[in-house]
Amino acid sequence: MDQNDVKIVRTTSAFDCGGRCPLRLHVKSGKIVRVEGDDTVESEQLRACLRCRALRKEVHHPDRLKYPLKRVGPKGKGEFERISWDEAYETIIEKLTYVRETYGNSNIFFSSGGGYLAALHGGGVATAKLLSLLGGYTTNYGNVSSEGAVYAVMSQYGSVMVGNSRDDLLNSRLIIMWGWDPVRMISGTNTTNYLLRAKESGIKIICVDPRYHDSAATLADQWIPIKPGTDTAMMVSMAYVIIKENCHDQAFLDKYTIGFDKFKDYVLGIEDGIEKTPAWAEAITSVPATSIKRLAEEYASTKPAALMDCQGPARSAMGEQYNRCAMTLCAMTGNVGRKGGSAGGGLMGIPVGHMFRSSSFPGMKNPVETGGPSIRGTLDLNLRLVRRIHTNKMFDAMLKGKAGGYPTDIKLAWFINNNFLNQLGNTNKAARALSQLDFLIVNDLFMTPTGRYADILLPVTHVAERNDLTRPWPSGPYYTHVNKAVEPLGECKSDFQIACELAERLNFDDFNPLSEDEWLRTFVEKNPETGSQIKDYDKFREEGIHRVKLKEPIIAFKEQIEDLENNPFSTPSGKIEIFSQRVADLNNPLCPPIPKYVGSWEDINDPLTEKYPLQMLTPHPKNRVHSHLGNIDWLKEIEPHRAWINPVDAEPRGIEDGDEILVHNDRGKISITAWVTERIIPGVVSIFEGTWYDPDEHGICRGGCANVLTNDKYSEGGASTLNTLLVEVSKAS
Ligand SMILES: Nc1nc2c(c(=O)[nH]1)N[C@H]1C(S)=C(S)[C@@H](COP(=O)(O)OP(=O)(O)OC[C@H]3O[C@@H](n4cnc5c(=O)[nH]c(N)nc54)[C@H](O)[C@@H]3O)O[C@H]1N2
Ligand SMILES: Nc1nc2c(c(=O)[nH]1)N[C@H]1C(S)=C(S)[C@@H](COP(=O)(O)OP(=O)(O)OC[C@H]3O[C@@H](n4cnc5c(=O)[nH]c(N)nc54)[C@H](O)[C@@H]3O)O[C@H]1N2
Ligand SMILES: [Mo]
Repeated sequence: MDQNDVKIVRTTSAFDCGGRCPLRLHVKSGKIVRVEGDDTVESEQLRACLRCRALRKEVHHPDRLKYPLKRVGPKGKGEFERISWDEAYETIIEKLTYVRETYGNSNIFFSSGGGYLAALHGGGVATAKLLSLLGGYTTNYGNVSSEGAVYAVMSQYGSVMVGNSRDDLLNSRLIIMWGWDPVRMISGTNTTNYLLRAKESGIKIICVDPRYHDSAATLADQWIPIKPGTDTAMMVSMAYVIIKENCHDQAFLDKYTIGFDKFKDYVLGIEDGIEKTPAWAEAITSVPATSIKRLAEEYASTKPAALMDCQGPARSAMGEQYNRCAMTLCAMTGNVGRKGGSAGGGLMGIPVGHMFRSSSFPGMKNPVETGGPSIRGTLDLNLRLVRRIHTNKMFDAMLKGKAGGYPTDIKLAWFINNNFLNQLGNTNKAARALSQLDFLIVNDLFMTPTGRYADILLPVTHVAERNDLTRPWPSGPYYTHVNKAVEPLGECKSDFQIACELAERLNFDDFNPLSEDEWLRTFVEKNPETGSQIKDYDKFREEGIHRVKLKEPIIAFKEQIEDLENNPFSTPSGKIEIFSQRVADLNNPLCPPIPKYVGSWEDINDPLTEKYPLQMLTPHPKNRVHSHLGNIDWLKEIEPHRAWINPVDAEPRGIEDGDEILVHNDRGKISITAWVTERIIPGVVSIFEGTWYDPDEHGICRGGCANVLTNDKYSEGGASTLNTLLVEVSKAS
């Protein structure tokens, strides 16, 4: 290849993994021919992982949608015909008008997702604004990722900024990775690097997880396997050990928290007559009492120690209690607001780099919701119940409507940036719902399983075909600039552009007053945070990254701990609320005001275990971002799609490693290859979420889509319960 013809474009990804990898795309004759990562020598490198390295395979994928399409065959069959943008826009306006005039605005449902996380072109805000100008729409509440954690931190700290910057991990003396596997799910591009350095410098790392995952295998000194959904019981009994041995930091609890006494009464059994001893927890969790006692003692006596609870275990029934209990342990050991410690709470975010999103295309109030209370008090359940539909219930709502207690009868739905048929609980039900829906619009790069049910399918541009601004979540600290490397494929447009062109046709003047360049400059320069950080926008754009130099690590709640009087916590009491009166006021036994272990449906004690004796987990995949990238051959080769199953469960079922098996429950059946491995605790199977739904004529999903088996319930605090399910496994005949 003649190197002279190659142009190198510095850019970044916008994936929902939250990592933001500086990339160098080598472009020749309008094609990306090579992808390279960060080449900085002055600062720490932010090394790209397998997904970004396969980016060009997605940009130039033969299945990319190139033109607007309309459905001509039965829903779900994927039979479409090319139409013009004019026809697509006219049809959309006609259908929106029909539904508004015949039924009302609330019968229009709109939902965005995590497909593209950047400030401008993602179009979630622009499409929402368009629909608001048309009189409004119904949408969903409850972040599918982390609503359990959000509920937990809002009730206990009153803030979602609960993370320390990753460099602070090196100040720890003990790191407990609880349901956290960043080697696979990233948690910020450089997180694994810091953990490796922590390990090399002798900091002890312990993993608590039903799976001996990649992080445990590469980083941990110890793996503690635990039954899914029982973490809170283990944490409560750790609190028991710490209290009994008088190792808790009473001075810290007195000064910074309220309600510890009530929690203590529960733990010691004064409240309910059950002492939450390690033996009590062993029976529930299957973690030996001696291991629980040892971990409690180690955690309480090693200062500082970082208890890193993540969100996976909280994406379950009663999952909120796990994050609340972790935060309580952090307070009991005085690790909140301290270097090398942690505040817990699952979200791990730091307040740098979050401003792009909030400053994006200004939206407007949705008339359908006007007059309702705000959603982000999360504890304020009013709006959720009255006007919105829980994320994991949107398909149930489509089927049942008002008669089923939902706020509206959905007639038309518009999905952008998501593949929700595949990604929310109970995919077979979702397929039934979309089969009977009047009209569906989907914007995507590909004809996804959701897109197959669309009436109009709109082709969008790829991140490599745009300019935009992104930021990493949950760590950083840096900002990234997306730079266009290649021209848009076919007739693709960004979601933002689509909303703007529809607005123009509807004569919404000044819907988009600025050019792309003006928007991006405005987002950076007019924003107080980025404006003070990024002095030279052009340099930032050219380099694709602006790194923030921290003088010292960011520590969540440092100000509160150093000077509580002048910096109270954002809770009603101004303190960490181990007991929350706001939660008590909900008067809901499934939202206890102190963290508690409470059993749930489809858990180990459910009578349903007789029929479906195995618990199932659905973690996020290494080689995809959910379903996104699920069609890239290179990435499929990296890790075959398999169900993890312990030999103890495989043998009595006659299943050998590599066998084709069926995993099933009352919601559906999938076929998948078995991986018989001791890397998973007995009694549990694990299947990574996100492979594409592909039902055969018998209704068996040949794509091995995990959500065929998950349920579409939610926990009372708002968590989608995608990790709470029972299944049976049999050898395929
Ligand atoms: N069983 C189970 N299910 C889960 C989870 C789990 O743990 N277990 N996790 C859940 C979580 S945390 C999340 S966040 C959700 C994610 O669920 P979704 O938000 O549905 O995520 P993806 O499957 O990545 O789908 C994103 C889609 O956006 C498309 N896309 C990419 N760029 C663009 C663009 O610029 N415009 C448009 N219009 N589309 C674009 C991609 O092609 C892809 O089809 O999944 C949830 N589902
Ligand atoms: N490569 C890749 N990275 C991603 C994503 C992706 O799809 N692919 N998705 C991104 C998104 S949107 C999100 S929200 C985050 C999600 O990040 P997480 O929520 O942290 O990810 P999960 O994989 O669901 O779960 C993490 C771990 O929890 C464990 N776990 C599940 N249930 C239990 C339990 O009951 N107890 C215990 N102790 N452990 C349990 C699982 O075995 C897994 O190892 O990941 C992000 N990163
Ligand atoms: Mo997520």
